[in-house]
Formats: sequence, C-alpha cells, structure tokens
Amino acid sequence: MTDEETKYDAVIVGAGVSGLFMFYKLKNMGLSVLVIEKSDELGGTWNWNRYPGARCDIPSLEYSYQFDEELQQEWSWSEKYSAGPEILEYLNHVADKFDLKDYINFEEEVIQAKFNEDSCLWSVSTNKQKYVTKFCIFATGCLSIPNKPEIPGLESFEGELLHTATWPREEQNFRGKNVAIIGTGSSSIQTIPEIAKDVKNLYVFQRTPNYSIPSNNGPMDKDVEAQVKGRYSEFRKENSLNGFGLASLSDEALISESDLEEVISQFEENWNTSGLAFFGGYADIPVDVDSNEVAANFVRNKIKEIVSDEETAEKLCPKYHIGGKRLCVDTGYFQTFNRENVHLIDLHASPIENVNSNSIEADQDYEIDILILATGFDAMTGALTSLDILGRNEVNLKDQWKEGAKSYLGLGVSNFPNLFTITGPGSPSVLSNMMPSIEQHVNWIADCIGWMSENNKSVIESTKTAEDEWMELVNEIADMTIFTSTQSWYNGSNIEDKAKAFLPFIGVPVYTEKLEEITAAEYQGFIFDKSN
Ligand code: NA7
Repeated sequence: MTDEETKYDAVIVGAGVSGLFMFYKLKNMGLSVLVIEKSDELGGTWNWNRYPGARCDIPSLEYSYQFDEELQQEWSWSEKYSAGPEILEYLNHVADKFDLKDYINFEEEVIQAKFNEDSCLWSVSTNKQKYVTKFCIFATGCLSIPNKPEIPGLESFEGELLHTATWPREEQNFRGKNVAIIGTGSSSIQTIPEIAKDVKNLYVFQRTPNYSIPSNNGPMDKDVEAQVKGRYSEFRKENSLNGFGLASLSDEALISESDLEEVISQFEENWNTSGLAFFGGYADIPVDVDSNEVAANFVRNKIKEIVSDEETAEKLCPKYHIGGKRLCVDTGYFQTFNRENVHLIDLHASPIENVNSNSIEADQDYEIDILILATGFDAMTGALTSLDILGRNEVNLKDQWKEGAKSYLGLGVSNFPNLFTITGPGSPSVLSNMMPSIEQHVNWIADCIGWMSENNKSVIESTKTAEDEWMELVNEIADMTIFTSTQSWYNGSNIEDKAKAFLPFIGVPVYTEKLEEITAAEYQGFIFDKSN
C-alpha cells in the first residue's frame, strides 16, 4: 500500500438502489465506506434509462424501500406505477434524508479490482485512483450494460443514434422526424406509444414479438395507499410469500382444474386490473404448458382485438410460452399500431440488409433521421464481466464464468474472497420485485460482515462445491418451468458469444427459506479465514 492509496473497510461499486442502501447500512455500522459511481448522478437504472415512457412495472407501493418506517410513511407516489423521473426523485430524497450523497465519488469508473492473497485486501483501480479495501461489494445492477448488437452498416449512419439504456438528459425533439426503433422488449414497448405521438413516421423493427399486459396505470388511489400504509410491514411480508415476491392476484387456483369459461372471465378481469400480476393469476401458468397456452392464447386474442390490421396483429402475436421472455407491461402499446404513422417491420421475414447514412434497408429502404436501439442488456453478469475482477491466483471472473456464471446464493463466488454481489446470478433478482430482493441481500451482507467481526473472522469465501450444487438447484427448479423453453436474456441467449445458462433463482419464498437455513447453520457453504 502506498501513501496515495486510501484504505477502506468496504468499497461499494454503484450508487443505484442497492448501492445506496448498502452504503446506509455499513455507514451505520461505523465502517469506513466508499461508494464509486460512474455517472455524475445516483439512481442506477433510473438514471441511465431516461427514454420517454420509462416506468416501473411493479406497483409503486411495492417498489420502494421498507427499511425505514418513517420513510415509507412520509413518501407518497403520484401514480399506481411510477415513472422514471419520480423514482429518481425518491432515490434522491432517500440519499438526502440519510445524508448519503457526500460520500459518493461520482464520475469515477472502476476498471479493475484485484485480491491480494498476502494482505487479504482488495485493490480497486478506477480511471482516477487506486483504493485498498477489505470488502468489495458490487452493487452494479442486473441490467446495466447495454447490448449494442452488430448491425451491418450501423457505423455509417449519420443521423442521431440513441440507445434506450443510455438516453441523453436533454429532451429529444421527435416532431416531424422519421424515426426507426430496433427491438421490441420492455423498453421499446414503453417508449413507442410516447414517441409515436410526435413523429412523422415510426418504423418498428421487430425480431421477436412480446406478450404485454396493460398497466391500467392511473393516479394513486389514496384509499389504497392509506390501507397499505396502515399495515405496510404485513403487506410486505405477505408479498414476500408469493413466488415472485409481488402482491398476487389469486390463490393457488389451477387452470387445469378450472372451468375454461370461468378462467377466461377471470382473465378478462385480470387484464383490466393487473399488469405483471396477470402471470401469477393462476398457479400453473409458469409450470404447465397447456395452462400456459390458455393464458398465451388469451393475450394473442386481445392483440387481435386491439390491432385493426390483421396482418400487423398476426405479426405482433408471440408464439412461445407466455413468460418465457420477460413479460411486458404497457400503456397503449398495441393500440399504437392503429396509427397511420406507425409501421411494423418483421425482421424474420425481411432482415436488416444494411444501415446507410440516412436509411435502413430491409424489405425496402426506410429513410430516417433518428435511429433508436432498444436492444436490451448483457443481463445479470455484464456489469461484472466487463471489468477485470481478479481473485485468488489472479483468476479473472470473466474467465471463471466463460462456460456460464456460477455463484453461491447470488452473493458470493469461489476464488473471490470478501467479494459480495447484490442480486447476483443464482438469486431471484430479475424474477422478483427487485426492491425487497435488494434489501434482503444488503441486510444479509451487512449481518455477515457484523458476524465476521464479532467472531474474529477476516475472510469469507464460498466453496466451489456449494456454488456448483447451488447452480444445479437453480437449473433443476428452472427446468420444472416454462422459463427455460425460450431464448431470452434470462439464459444469455441475447448476447452472441455468451454462455447459455439460466441464471435467476425461481421462487422467492424457497430462496428465502434456504438463505435463512444456510445462515443459521453458521454460513454453511462458505469458509472463513482461508489462506492460500
Ligand atoms: P430486451 O427485453 O432484451 O429487448 C431487446 C429487444 O431488442 C428484443 O426485442 C430483441 O429481440 C431485440 N434485439 C436485440 N438484438 C437485436 C438485433 N441484432 N436485431 C434486432 N433486434 C434485436 O431489453 P429491454 O431494454 O427492452 O428490456 C430489458 C428489461 O428491462 C425488461 O425486461 C425489464 O425487466 C426492464 P429478440 O427478442 O432477441 O429477438
């Protein structure tokens, strides 16, 4: 360690939802902590994804921190589903309330983190300086590295090129412009209805259609808010007992054991009220292909009812199991295709031949002023494998994960002592309400660090056996569902040279039970104070 290297108990990478709360916890434990954030603002996902229409598809009353009763009582959301800017405002409020901002190093980017086996300390190098720390905590998010696919001729485009995941701060002027958007995932489904209002023409280049459920968004119902706030902790507890950690619509009813007419009538009600919870409307939608098909077909019929042009409606109908790709929630998405200025181009029938200086060539030449890539993320692992994280024997995490990411509980990785990931691969993360899942991990990490200190342990590391067995369980559970049946970012299929492995743990209650069991057994599967 040189004089210029400041030593910390913990360095947290990222000042989004997880980094902020992790910092709050460790600061309150009296640890010396540094937060490093690449952007000049906090907020993570909500800072980067500023495209028009960006909105959380988890209800506002659920997508909020629960760690502080005063905070959850004092904050009021204006809508049932919050728009990106309001969530950013909330996160800034949290940072101000708990005095977090002054300790965040903004506009600093981590390049490398290296474990020193002699000192058992991490050296964290950024574009500005080097730090030494005992614990290195990656709060880098599951969807933070944009996927920028190779599209022929893209570099020759001379108009404005945007990506939904790195949207500029300044308001974009679409009025009277010809705009193309590539990709039809959640981001695109949210932004298309907004952009379509202003543009001369909007060309939507679709590779795979998506299922989407109307958000039925609206102003926050004050009675509902009061009811929830009156019993917030019970409400959170109840939600945590549901498979995806969300308020559920129904009990354990199965489509396979129900009268079909009743199911359809229930679906009608759910379609008009639910958003994402539509998927949990019946317990067998995620696990029984025939029941799944009933739900899928219901949504396809809705698309055909909404979209007037039959050919367009047919192209918008997904063929795979509903939920196989992340289910989307929208505000008038399918309706937008009834506008005369919106055109759907099916890339399966006519792939993009080339992007020219002012046009895209597919089945014809589309002249455009603006091109939006809504092509998603290198999900779940991208933020970690895009850095050089060097563990024991200088093994690089990106090499260790070449054949597929393996982690113990989504919290620790063998060969990487004293390194924690928040909502890492192998945890419910993206298949749950991220807020409580983040809080669960942050609380666990803070407790673990406290326990280590009380028990005179200085180094923690998960074993390879525990990690292998854990990922086997992750895959065993996933194989019992429809989630592995489709190419998706859940299994790395959206990134060309990425190993194909299913990464989220399905089932919040089962995960919680296992996490608690392992912790109660003095962190079974982790070893402490291991020297080389
Ligand atoms: P997604 O859901 O990964 O969507 C990306 C879209 O981009 C999807 O429709 C892809 O089609 C499409 N895509 C990706 N690469 C290409 C190429 N090369 N050519 C054409 N189309 C392409 O990302 P989002 O940002 O929309 O949403 C991510 C999550 O954020 C979302 O699920 C929520 O959890 C929040 P494909 O399906 O691969 O055929």
